[in-house]
Amino acid sequence: MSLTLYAHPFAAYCWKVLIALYENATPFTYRVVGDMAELESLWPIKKFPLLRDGDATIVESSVIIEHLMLRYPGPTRLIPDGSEAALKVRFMDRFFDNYVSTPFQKLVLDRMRADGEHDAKGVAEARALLDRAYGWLENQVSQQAWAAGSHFTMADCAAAPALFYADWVHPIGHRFPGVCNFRARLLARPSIARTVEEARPYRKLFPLGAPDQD
Ligand SMILES: N[C@@H](CCC(=O)N[C@@H](CS)C(=O)NCC(=O)O)C(=O)O
Repeated sequence: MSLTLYAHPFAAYCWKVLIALYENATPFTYRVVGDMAELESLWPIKKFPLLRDGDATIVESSVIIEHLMLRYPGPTRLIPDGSEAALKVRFMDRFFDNYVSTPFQKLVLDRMRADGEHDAKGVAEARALLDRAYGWLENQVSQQAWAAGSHFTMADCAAAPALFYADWVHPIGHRFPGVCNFRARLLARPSIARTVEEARPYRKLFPLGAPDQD
């Protein structure tokens, strides 16, 4: 096995893959993204995480996790056997990426725009989407331990960074106690606690200012 992960410790989508690697103690070389030219030579879209497995390049966090499960499975089965259960995991993974991570990133990226370039309507829509996502999730995670049921899966790898950062920019507060408790369960998981700790030195980079929590 010769795995190299191009990632950054503070980047939400990189957390998804790091958590998957740590869950199964999968050995890999960590290349912290700094030189965008090298990344661009491998993937012109210039997004990370990016995994090199020997000569193969694999991109998109969910696809990287699927690749790891196919080639290097471990004790934590992040994609369950059985198509119905796997579909639920993939659905919840999409839910967290599309309806929690995308709107929280909209809030962060808008803060980084210059004066006169802010998108007030887009920001309001992102906040409304986060409220709808929290509201829908409340019922789901109040009845089960993990995002897709009773086992920790890829959906939880997606949920952890999504809810970690979303709460920073659009607090879950006391409105959604089930979501708050789920977020706390995620942060207590050793693979996730390790990922949070590795990112701690970079908190000063957070454009909206990291809150005094977590
Ligand atoms: N859909 C992609 C999203 C990747 C993504 O947006 N990565 C961010 C870091 S979390 C990134 O590459 N940002 C750099 C940029 O957009 O220039 C995935 O799941 O891997």
